[in-house]
Amino acid sequence: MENSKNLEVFQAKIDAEIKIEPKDWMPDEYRQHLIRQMSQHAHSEVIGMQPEGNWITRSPSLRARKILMAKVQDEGGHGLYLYCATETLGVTREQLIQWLHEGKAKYASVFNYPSPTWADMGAIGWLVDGAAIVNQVSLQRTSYGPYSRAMVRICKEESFHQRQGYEIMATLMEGTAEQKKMAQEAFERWWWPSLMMFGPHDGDSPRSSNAMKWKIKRETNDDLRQQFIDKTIPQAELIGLKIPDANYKLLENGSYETSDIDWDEFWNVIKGNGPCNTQRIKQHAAAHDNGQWVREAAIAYNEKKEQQLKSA
Ligand code: FAQ
Repeated sequence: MENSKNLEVFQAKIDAEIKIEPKDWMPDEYRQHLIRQMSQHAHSEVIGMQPEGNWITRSPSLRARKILMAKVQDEGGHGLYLYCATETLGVTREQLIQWLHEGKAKYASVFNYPSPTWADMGAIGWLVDGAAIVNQVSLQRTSYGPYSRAMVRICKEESFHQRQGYEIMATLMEGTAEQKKMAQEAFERWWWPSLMMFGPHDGDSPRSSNAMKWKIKRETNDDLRQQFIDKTIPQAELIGLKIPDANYKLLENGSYETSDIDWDEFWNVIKGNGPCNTQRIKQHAAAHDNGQWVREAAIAYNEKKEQQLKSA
């Protein structure tokens, strides 16, 4: 009886666009759904530092290096807000990291692809951050308060990232034949993985039904993917990049029709068989182990401060 009343109040709040806050009653399924999605989102931000971190020491100018360093640091910051927001649901950071290392938690499939040239920095910023923004602008209206507020800040930073990526691509497209080729090849490497970021087609997305009912997700995978395609194709054409899809066409309604994604590739990467899955987790686990002394030092410092405050 008590539970059904709680459930009624919970759904009424969702329907009235009132945010659910950490201390509010919520059904366990809602809590678990959020823990999964938010922690996977956090892991994606942090694992996403790897393909770009790879280029910090090899950036072509001091300006480019400063910008890339700031961007990679921002992604780490996004991971931190999202881990903190997830912790408000009663799960510890240690547990979340353990699930990642054990392969129980996913992260965005796109980060399992390599970044062999400087142009990949352009393609990642423009396309991967571009896709992330489309998804995250929608998530600003998600029903869980801490997630929604984290998204507002993250989106502001992601727009800088998207622009710095597009600037790199535009600069290369004004350069030598070799630079243009480099930009085109990076575009071809990241186009399809970026479209995959939005997840399976709506009919093949088992999580969507609850996510929409609880307003965790506000738009479906396919709707968000289409928004990204419609924004990005004109940007590519403006700087002279060729869309790596022989069948794409502009429809009368201003939207683009494209070929279907290679879903076998998508599921294969998600299962751990992408080009860089093993390397990404190994590097994360090593960095985590190497950082153990920092966590211990921070805890010891806090304990000492607390003791000093108590005895003052
Ligand atoms: N990769 O039923 P659905 C960024 C999984 S942030 C891996 O449709 P849902 C910033 C899905 O988890 C990018 N797995 O699931 C940056 C589920 O498996 P599970 C991250 C995927 O949750 C830029 C199963 O497939 N953004 O890039 C993917 O309703 C540059 C069935 O799927 C977010 O995480 C995928 N692409 O929809 C950083 C946004 N797609 O968990 C550095 C928040 C699906 O049941 C550099 N998340 N799966 O075992 C979301 O919006 C949703 O979770 C979706 C998936 C749309 C990703």
